Amino acid sequence: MNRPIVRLLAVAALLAGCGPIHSQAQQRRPRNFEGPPRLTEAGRARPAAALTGAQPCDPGTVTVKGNLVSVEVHYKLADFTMYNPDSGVDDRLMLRSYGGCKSGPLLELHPGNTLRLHLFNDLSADDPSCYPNPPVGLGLFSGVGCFNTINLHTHGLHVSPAGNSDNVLLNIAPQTDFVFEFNIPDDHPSGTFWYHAHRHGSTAIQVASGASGVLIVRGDRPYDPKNPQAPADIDTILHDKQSKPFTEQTFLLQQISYACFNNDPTVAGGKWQRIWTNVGPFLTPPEQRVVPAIFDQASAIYNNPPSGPLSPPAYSPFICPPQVSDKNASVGVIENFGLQLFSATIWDTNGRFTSVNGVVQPHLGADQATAIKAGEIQRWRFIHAGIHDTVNLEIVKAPQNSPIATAELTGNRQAQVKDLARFCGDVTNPQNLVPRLIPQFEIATDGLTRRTMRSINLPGGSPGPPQSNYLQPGYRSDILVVFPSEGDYCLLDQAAPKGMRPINGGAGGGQGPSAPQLLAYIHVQAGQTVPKENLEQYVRQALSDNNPSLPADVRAGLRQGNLTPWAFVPSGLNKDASLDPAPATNVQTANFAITLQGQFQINNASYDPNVVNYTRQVNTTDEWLLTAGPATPTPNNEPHIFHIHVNPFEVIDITTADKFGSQASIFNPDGTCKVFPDPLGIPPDSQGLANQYCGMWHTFRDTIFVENGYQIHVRTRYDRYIGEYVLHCHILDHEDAGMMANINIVPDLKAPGGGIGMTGMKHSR
Ligand SMILES: [Cu+2]
Repeated sequence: MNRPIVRLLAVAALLAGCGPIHSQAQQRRPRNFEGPPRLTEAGRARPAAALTGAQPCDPGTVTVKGNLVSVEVHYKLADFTMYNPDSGVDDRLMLRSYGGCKSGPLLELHPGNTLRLHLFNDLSADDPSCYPNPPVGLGLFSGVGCFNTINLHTHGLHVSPAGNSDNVLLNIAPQTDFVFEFNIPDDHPSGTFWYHAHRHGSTAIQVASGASGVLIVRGDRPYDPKNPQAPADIDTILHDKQSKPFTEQTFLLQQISYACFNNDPTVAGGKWQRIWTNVGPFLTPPEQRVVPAIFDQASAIYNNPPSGPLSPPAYSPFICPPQVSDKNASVGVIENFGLQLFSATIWDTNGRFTSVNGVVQPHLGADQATAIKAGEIQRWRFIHAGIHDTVNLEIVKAPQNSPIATAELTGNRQAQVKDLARFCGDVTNPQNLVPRLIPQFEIATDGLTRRTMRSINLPGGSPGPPQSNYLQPGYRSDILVVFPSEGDYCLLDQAAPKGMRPINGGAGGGQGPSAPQLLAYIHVQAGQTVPKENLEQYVRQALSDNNPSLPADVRAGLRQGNLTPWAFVPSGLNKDASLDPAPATNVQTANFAITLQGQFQINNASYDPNVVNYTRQVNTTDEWLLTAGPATPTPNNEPHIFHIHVNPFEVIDITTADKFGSQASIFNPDGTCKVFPDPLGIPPDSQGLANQYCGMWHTFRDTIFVENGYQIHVRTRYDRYIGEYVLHCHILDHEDAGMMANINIVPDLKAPGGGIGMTGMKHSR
């Protein structure tokens, strides 16, 4: 914080009645790690009412009959609490959510299943954000609104985009219900997927409220040496010597950006105009607001913002004042798009904490249900279900004398840094953490099994901090993890240095938050001690030893980290990348840019639901060239995140300009990342921005970060399904603001109408 803000804190304390800033670790409050909420078998007793809040978390019901999995979920206003380390209390929230839970129910499916999902939209039909002339106080951007209207996207599933399947062009109005039916083909890969609300205009508000859940496809297809190209599930080899599956943990990482508002009923313009921050209640931008007299002081701050590149409330943590200091204070909500979501830096500065399955800073290994032993291999599934910021995952061993076992981190993220260093080690200097960094052995990216197990524990290819597990919104990463010894560990969202946060000279974007954050505590019990440097070989050897029935050459491959027998490839491709067919010749482009006028565009156009931006033919393959930012950079330059529905893509290459202005690959010919500065002077990556692409060479994904100044070359096959679907930026407020495009897959590009319908057939009178 710079000095003017500190000066204004006195005003803040006066207005907010807030206490002193916490900076001392306090007695630990137990918050055990919990997995995602589970569906109840239909007909069984439902969960009892929660102790706090008006409604219980009731994730919904499931009925399984053969291949048909029927699920009922209610989308409703949820009344629950979430621990806030900044104030040290549980904040009461009122958010749109699945089943009144902090995250949606876990959906577990198998290839060949039909998921029949009956979604009830129980939200109020009186939705001011959906009025023809919505209140200006809501901070709605063009195209944004109808926060009570939903649909549902199965992110990463290879299913039909049409009809009542994965069709995000549907609008499920409040007080109605709809039955989705997803037919998961029997050759579908097993893996980690997720689902979330995706109705254009309300996607960001709803996902930021926690409207997301985990979807796991489990598979039991063993590798068949006689048919090596048939789909095989890595699930079949992830077990101990007695064939007991490795213990599994799922981490749905959410960025729930709630805030409390002053809703003075006498003020024109309706609710949700005045957001409480630690420097007072800020208002919807001046040209759109009505200034109440009691907020003159806050208005003065607004009109004379502290120096610096950011304007309020983009630099001010949100607070929830005690009701006694503001009788019109609301509980925590997400209702104002402009104030709560629409800033490149707002997640970093709003003071909220990334939660794990709805719990802030949970304690994994605290109870028998989540116990971990040293030397035990576990499978962890990470899902980035946030809407904004990179999560830069690191696992580090806590120092011997760490107070982690008894004490609690309090204060906002900035205030926690000092205590975090006592808990977890020298977090402000990631190089110093290297000796205690626990490697993550990545077996799947975006749910799809990799051809090789990737060890994430090495210094990156570029200058800068060691390589981390960089997760962008929408990404998944499945890892095998094994703890070398008994003790305490920290799951960190490591900070990124300024150069890796390129927006506004270090304020946002890029590869991590500005301050490190503790995501979870981990306690590991005594077991088999394994020297850290031996962990990789230990895991590889265990996979080989625990699967004695596999052919000798396949087991030898496992000892080298070779996962090719279980690797995902789309139909028509070989699991062995060296046998891939020649590159496709058709190149589609998608350039993500924010104009100087603040329009959010792909290829110079904001989303128009009535326009088909790409028409392609089913069962053909294209290359795509993805870029971010206009040819001439503007102050609005931001990186973006490409996501396309229905079919994953293969990362072919990532290039950037060399000193001669030509595009040069960041990869060596063997797929490893170049170490910069390259002796030939290419490419000049002094900031380490290329680090997050290390390990992506020829992987299959459905979501990828598009950094300014880089060209992302991917290849995709429009396999099996026809119909219209979307590609978009997975910074979801960008998507709502227009950074989305329609793609229509047709049977035959050369036929009339693409082969859909027969021209002249339809008449109406
Ligand atoms: Cu974007």
